[in-house]
Amino acid sequence: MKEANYYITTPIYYVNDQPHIGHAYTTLACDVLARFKRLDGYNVLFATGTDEHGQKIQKSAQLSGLAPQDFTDKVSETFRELASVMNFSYDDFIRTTENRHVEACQFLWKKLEKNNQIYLGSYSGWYAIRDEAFYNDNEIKTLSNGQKIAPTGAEVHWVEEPSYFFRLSEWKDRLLKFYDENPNFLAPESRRNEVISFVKNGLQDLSVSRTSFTWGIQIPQDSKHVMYVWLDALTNYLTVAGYPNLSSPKFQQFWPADLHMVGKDIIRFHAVFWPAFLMAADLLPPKRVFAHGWWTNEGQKISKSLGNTINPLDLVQKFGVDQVRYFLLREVPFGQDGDFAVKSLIQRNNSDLANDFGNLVQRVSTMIYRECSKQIPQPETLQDQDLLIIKSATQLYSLLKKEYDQQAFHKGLEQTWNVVSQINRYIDEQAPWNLKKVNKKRMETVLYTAAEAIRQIAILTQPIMPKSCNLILDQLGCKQNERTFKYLEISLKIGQNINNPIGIFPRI
Ligand code: ME8
Repeated sequence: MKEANYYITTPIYYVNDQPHIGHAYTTLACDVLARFKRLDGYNVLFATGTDEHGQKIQKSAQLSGLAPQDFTDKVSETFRELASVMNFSYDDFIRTTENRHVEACQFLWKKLEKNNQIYLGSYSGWYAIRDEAFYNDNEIKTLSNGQKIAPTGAEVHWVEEPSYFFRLSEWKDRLLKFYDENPNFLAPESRRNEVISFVKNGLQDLSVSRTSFTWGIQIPQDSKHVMYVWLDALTNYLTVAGYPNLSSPKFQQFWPADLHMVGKDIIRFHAVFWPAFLMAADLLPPKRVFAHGWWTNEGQKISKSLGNTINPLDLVQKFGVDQVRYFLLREVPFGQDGDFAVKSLIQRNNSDLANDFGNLVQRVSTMIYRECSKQIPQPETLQDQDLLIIKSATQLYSLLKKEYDQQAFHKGLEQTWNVVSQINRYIDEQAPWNLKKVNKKRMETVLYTAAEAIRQIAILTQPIMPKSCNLILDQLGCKQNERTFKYLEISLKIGQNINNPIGIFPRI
């Protein structure tokens, strides 16, 4: 049987800025999917990294007084630190200043030239360094102080320089056909419609090289030009898969990528330019691009200049890594914008984690520890109400698979917590603390049933809260190598010793 492979990527982040909650959010979503797929038996390649070339980075390096390479070395490290603190399980961390990437970009360039997709011309028009993007005249607004800005609010400057162009204008019909034939390529639906109408309006050839600065990848055979930073950056997804070694097992396994996760700000680059570049180089476009929404901070846009960026490292230190992970994916329907408020994080933690899940785990494991000689009890024949509880937990697997394949984390978590509530109600109704005196065998059956459902939920929720779920599984004496989805149906071992229960989700 062919092995199931799954290649998922985050955007590679600019090193002009320290990592903040927005970066953590995108990588978290990918981490959850990567972990879920691994537990489900897939061979996963999960890549993240840093985008280190271009005018914006050159400018930031100058401002910091460091040479660009030293500057990027330093800031890139802070993104690795973020990954470690947030417990991200990436397989590859790519930096665009690495040799493997320079080779991939130059190879792709030559291929595009060979396919007659690139020609030399000269560019004159607006450029926003903040967005590293070109804008048309009709997109530019002039503020009362005379400053010109792009629709994103970024300041633009007039640029005139020799430039190579990519024949993007020729790709309109093929892109539209591609979107039509691949309805799952782009989500959510509203973004898909936006992109389709943008392409329908017509595409212009795209300037893909710059001559007014040097911090970039050199164009083969023309050392005056460096590659446009977005062509360089997007190519990282190929580099990670082993490009240009097309016949390597890695490339065969992992290209095309299964999912590029991005924020809504960079959808045009991923859903228009990128598939056009790839098709123009005789490569397959990715299977899917998902553009999630934007976080604001207590109602305000998050920005360095407003000084209101949220540092995920502080949040983790204060509230705990799994608490932050859970909150970010539970609070806001994935795909929509969301507002970050510490109050909501505390509320979610106290209600969903401490009260609902934490309390359930605590009371079941404490009773087993105290009343069943610290061992998973032997149940009697399960009654319908017991079977119903176990069935609800077991059914979560296919429900979660479906929701996570649509990147609907909030729905997956909602369904999981419905089952948590169902088990809590079952415990309340069965009242094992009363059964203890009148029907010990029944008490043991109820505790067994609840513990078995908790085991399954903990296995399934590992991708969201790896540390806490593993503590729960430790507590139930579940073996390390029996925590993948394959083991969902192999129930708790009767007589297995359990550990002295500790509180896993404290109230904040
Ligand atoms: O665009 N809310 O890098 P970047 C949610 N280098 N997500 C946010 C966010 C917020 N407030 N702020 C940032 C680049 N993000 C390019 C990408 S890929 C080939 C090159 C997340 O450092 C979101 O994923 O500006 C967004 O798309 C990304 O960070 C932008 O990161």
